[in-house]
Amino acid sequence: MPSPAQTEAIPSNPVQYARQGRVGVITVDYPPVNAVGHGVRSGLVAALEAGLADAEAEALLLVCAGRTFMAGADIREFGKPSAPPTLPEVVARLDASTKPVIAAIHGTALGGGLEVALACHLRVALKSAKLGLPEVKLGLLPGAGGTQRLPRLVGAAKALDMILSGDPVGGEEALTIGLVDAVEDDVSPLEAGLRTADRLLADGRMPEPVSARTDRIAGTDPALFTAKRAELAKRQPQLFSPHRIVDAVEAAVTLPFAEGTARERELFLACMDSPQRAGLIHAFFAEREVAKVPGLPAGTPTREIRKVGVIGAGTMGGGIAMCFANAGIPVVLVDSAQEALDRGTAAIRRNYEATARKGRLTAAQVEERMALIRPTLSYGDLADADLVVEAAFESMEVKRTIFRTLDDTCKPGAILATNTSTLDVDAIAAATGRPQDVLGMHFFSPANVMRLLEVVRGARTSDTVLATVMGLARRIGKVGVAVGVCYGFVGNRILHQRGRESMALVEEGASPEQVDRVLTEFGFPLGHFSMTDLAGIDVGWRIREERRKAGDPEAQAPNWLDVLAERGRYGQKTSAGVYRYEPGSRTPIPDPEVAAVIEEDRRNRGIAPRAVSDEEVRERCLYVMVNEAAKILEEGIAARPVDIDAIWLHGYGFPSWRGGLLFWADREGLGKIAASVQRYHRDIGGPQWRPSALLLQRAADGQPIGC
Ligand code: T1G
Repeated sequence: MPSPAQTEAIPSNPVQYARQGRVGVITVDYPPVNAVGHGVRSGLVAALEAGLADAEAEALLLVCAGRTFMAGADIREFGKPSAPPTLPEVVARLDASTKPVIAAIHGTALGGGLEVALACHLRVALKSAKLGLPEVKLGLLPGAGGTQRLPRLVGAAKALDMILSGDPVGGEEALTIGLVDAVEDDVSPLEAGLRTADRLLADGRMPEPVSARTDRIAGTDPALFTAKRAELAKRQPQLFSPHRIVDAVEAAVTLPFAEGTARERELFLACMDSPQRAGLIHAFFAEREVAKVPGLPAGTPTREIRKVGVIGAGTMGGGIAMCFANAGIPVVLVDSAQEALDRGTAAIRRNYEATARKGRLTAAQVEERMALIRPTLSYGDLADADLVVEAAFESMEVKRTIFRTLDDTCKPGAILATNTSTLDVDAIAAATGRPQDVLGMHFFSPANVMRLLEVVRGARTSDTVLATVMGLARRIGKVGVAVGVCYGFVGNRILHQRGRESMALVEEGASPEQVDRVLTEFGFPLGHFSMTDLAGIDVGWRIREERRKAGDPEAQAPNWLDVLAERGRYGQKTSAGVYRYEPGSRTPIPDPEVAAVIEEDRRNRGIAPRAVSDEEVRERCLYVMVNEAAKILEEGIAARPVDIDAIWLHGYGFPSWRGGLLFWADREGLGKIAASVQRYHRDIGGPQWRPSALLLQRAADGQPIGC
């Protein structure tokens, strides 16, 4: 048994040194994720010095307290002057250590945290650990030796895959590829580290530093980098850091370690200066910030959700049921017709089996999840549900009828949620005797894939119900964003304005493919019309028909999209919509029949088509979104700019390297946007171009509108 620890505490420091027998143990304790901030960097240097000075310490062991090994540099320090020692300096000290240093890894060893482990002489990981270099997701590259050491352990090809994807590997895979030297299970990281140290001391040899190893990089084919560059040029032409990553790993293979490290530093600093880094880090924190709802006290009591009901076995209802089953929550799936239930459960099974074919689920897991979803025709099976999500036809009459039935059927305290994408949640709540238990849970299609969940707070929704559903969002892997009640809430209300401008631009002379090209060049994964084809033209067509029937003054007259829908051209689901699609393909192909429908529509409207510039398309589609977002903030429908950013990042594919709609607007220039909005209001008119007072005020004051 090791002798009693002799603690040489390093005062007010998140890093402690204590010897256990012949091993000097360095422990990092900096909750919540042991981020390698200045205090940790200084502490690591001091603890290393203590260990090197400790004559009785023959080997050093680096472990972390809490739930994880170091999860990376402290992102909150980015953009600020970096106080010494820098992480590369810390890593260099470890590399040069005259005593062997072992890293014992648990939890998520990511980014700079893994780079610290890579500079150690040996690494042992728990089987459950995850090890990765996700810097690319922040617009960066590993800047503390990761691009130089990882190839020396796993080879350049595997290193490129890991660093370009940013995805972690598990403990066992890490052992297989050579990233770690041992894997332990069911022990503490300290115990795993001490076992490795015992083996090392018994062996008696000093391991070679990773920086000196060449066996895994010798003979790397230069064509690897040429191929990677060609792939990136095709797949991610707009992203800055991936191309620099290829340069850095290539340097690891072609230059001596010191020169390669210098090259990495140059490339890292270039990425750090890139606006894409600022955007991606804003997006990273936005996803976490929105979970904290202003005005909702931390610690608000929540209700336990053990069983969920879903009303409607259609595309949305099936996807929603999968969200809960994926989180291990039993689901009762209700529909009014057995045929609809059978169709819905068959679609769910098809989705799971497709995931299993990609290796992301086992056959057993498919059956486990299917078993969690119980189809039924009877509302009575919802009597003990803790939450029911209604995903029925988008009709106020249908929804109010369902909620009256739910109010009669469900137990007191059950939460009743509607998945409506546009209708008034308060009007739905008023159909029940429990409006305090009613809110909107607006999922985005496909519900089992899209991460965004708009949590629509009704006028009488209680804090407890809101807090419960916000916590449930995280539990089912969604980015929950609290929003208020209005037509389209936040995401679709902004999308509606972009859609209106896209339609107007086409009526005036642009083509659908021109509008879509401008939007995809901006960074959206799909243009407005290819997205319409994916979601289904019939969805919008039916909503517009509903608004026209209801005599809504804002309802639009039938347009060329309605003509396509009336011809049965619903989009991808019918292999023809705004574009045509070859069987089995999702590639949009312009269709002369659609061009003819658009020309006919222009003639009917008395519009002589004109050439529309890409710049006008870009301004009108994006600035109308910013203007609408500013109105949403004015009205309090979204509490903060970051909520709107997160909604468009996670619900509509706003390019994350631009940070978010309002984060981008500040960098585009509010003055320019405000002036254009006023010009379009003068030249085009319409409520969408009525300038937001908040936008004008911030522009006039030279103040940002994002956060
Ligand atoms: N720095 C600062 N804070 C961080 C952080 C980090 N690296 N990672 C997480 N947090 C905060 C987070 O904001 C939240 O704070 C709390 O910790 C819990 O996080 C030189 C330059 C580790 C997998 O990219 O992926 O190293 O909201 O809610 O879901 O090459 O956090 O509670 O106040 O996400 O359990 C590389 C990013 C940095 C890892 C845990 N590292 N973090 O997930 O908890 S760049 C990363 C994550 C770098 C070097 C380069 C996840 C997690 P709050 P959480 P989680």
